[in-house]
Amino acid sequence: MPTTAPSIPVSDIDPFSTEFLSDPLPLHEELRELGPVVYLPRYDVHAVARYDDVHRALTDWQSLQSGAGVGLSNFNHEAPWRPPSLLLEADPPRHDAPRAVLSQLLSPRRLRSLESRWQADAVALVERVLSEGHEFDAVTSLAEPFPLRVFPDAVGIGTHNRENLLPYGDFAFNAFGPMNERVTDPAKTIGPTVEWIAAQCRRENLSETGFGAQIWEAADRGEIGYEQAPLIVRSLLTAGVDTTVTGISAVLHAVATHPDQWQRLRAERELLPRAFEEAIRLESPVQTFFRTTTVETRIADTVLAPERKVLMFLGAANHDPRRWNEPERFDLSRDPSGHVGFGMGIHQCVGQHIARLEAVTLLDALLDRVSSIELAGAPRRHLNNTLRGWESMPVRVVV
Ligand code: OVM
Repeated sequence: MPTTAPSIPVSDIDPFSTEFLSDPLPLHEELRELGPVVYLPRYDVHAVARYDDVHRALTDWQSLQSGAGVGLSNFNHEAPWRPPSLLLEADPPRHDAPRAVLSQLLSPRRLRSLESRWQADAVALVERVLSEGHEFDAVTSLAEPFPLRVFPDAVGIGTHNRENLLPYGDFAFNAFGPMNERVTDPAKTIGPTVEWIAAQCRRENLSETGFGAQIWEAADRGEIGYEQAPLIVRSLLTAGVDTTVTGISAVLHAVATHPDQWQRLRAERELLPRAFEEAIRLESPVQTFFRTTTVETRIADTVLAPERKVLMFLGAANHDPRRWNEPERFDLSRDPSGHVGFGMGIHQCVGQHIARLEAVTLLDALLDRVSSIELAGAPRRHLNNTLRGWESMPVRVVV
C-alpha cells in the first residue's frame, strides 16, 4: 500500500523581523492555526505555537535538549558567542548541581530576608517619582530603576557602571535570534561590557553577603567546582535584570490599561501575586526559546530527525484559545497558573520568586499612594529578538 508522509505546513514568517516583533499577536495566531508544527524554511527550523505542544516540548528534556543552545545557533556545529551558561544551556546531569545551588539561594524562604529592605527601597522610589509630578515614564522612572537598584545590591556587585547590566542582558537575549541588525549592531561595541560582567563575577569583586558570595561558598562546600562559580554568578547578571524590567513594565502596562483591575487590586491586595502572574501570561516577557532534538522526536503528528532546532513560542502558547478563555484580556478573576511565561519543567525560571517579589513590592508601594493610573500617551516598544518589552510608557496618576 503506498504511503505518503503527512505534509507539514510551511510558513515564510520571520519571527525575528521588525514587522513580527512590532505586532506579534496576529502572526502568533497564524502560526497556531497552520498546525501543531510549522516548518520555517527561512531558518530551517520547526515552530511550535500551541499551548499543549509547547508545554510538552518544554518538559521533554530528554528528546529536546538545551545543551546545544536555546537560540537559533546549534552549539554542536557553531561556536557560541560566550562560554555557555551552566544552567540555561546545559542538560542533566551537568545542569543539576548549578541548578540546585541557585534554586536554594533564590527560594522563597531565603528571599524573606530581603523583603523589608526592598519595601523601603520601593517606597523611597515611588515617593521620589510622585514628588516630581503626576505624569512620568513608567519604564524609565519605575520599571528600570527599581530592579537596577535592588537586584545588583542583592547579588553584591559594586555600584560603579551598573548601567552596563541592561545592554548586556539586551544583547544576550538578542543573541538567541539570528544574526540580524539587533545582534550585529551592538556586537561592535559590546566587548568592554562583556569584560565588565566577567569582572563582577570574580570573588574579590563581590560583597561578602550577597548571592554572588554565596555561590562561591557553594564551591567551598564542594557542591560545584570553583571554575563554575563565576559562570553561575554570570547567569544571575544575565537573566536577572532585563527580564524583571520587562515583567514590571508588563504589569504596569496591564494596570494602566485596565482601570477596573487597578481598583480591584486597591481593594484586594492579596491579588497582587496573581496580577503579576497574569501579566506574565499576557505579555510573556520571554517570547521564544529553542530546543534541539537529541533523537528522532515526534511532536503531534510530525517526526523530526535528530539535531533539528525547534522554536517554541511561549507568548503564542499563553494566548492559545484552546487553553485560555479570552486570552487577550488581563483578568484578575482567571487562574493564570500553568502559563509557560517562565517556561516549564527542569529549566523553569529559577529566579521567578525574586522577579515576583520585585514586582509585588513595587506595585504594593504604588497601590498605597496612587488611586488611579492611566496611559498619558502612546507607549513605545523596545524591540528585542527574544524579549517583548517597552522603551517608554507615559502614564498619569492620581494620588
Ligand atoms: C543564563 C541565562 C538564564 C536564563 C536566561 C538567560 C539571557 C540567560 O544562565 O545566563 O537569558
